[in-house]
Amino acid sequence: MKPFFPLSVGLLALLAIIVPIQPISSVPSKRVFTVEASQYAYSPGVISVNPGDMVTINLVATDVAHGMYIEGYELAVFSDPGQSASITFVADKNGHFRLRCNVSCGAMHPFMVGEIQVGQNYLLVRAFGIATIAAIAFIVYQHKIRPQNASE
Ligand SMILES: [Cu+2]
Repeated sequence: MKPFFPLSVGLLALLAIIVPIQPISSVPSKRVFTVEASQYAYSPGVISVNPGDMVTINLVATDVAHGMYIEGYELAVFSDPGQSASITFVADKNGHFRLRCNVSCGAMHPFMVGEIQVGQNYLLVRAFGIATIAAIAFIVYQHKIRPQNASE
């Protein structure tokens, strides 16, 4: 087999890793989320936004007082029992950031966490690209070697 084939497959796989991916929706928009906080979880537990979005989180404490601290953004909001409090910010940092309760709300308080995802999961997209290239390469490789093996 000529070295061209494995080389081109390797090149394609490399491209899948280094090619910059543009966000599908790059127009920043206003996003409002109502997050219920109760012992010892947020609902929803994961919030996904696009980079540049103006994000408002309405935190509603349904049982006891809860808070929310957004790591990476260094922002905090606090809600009294049965009340809601809101926080608004621009999601100008890409990545996954942990949300955690910053009010001692009970025994399991340290485990009250959530997550805000800013931007797409590009790692997953790239992994899918490489997997697709590998699958196609495998099929092409099978087609190329079969006739040779049959004649031997
Ligand atoms: Cu807490």
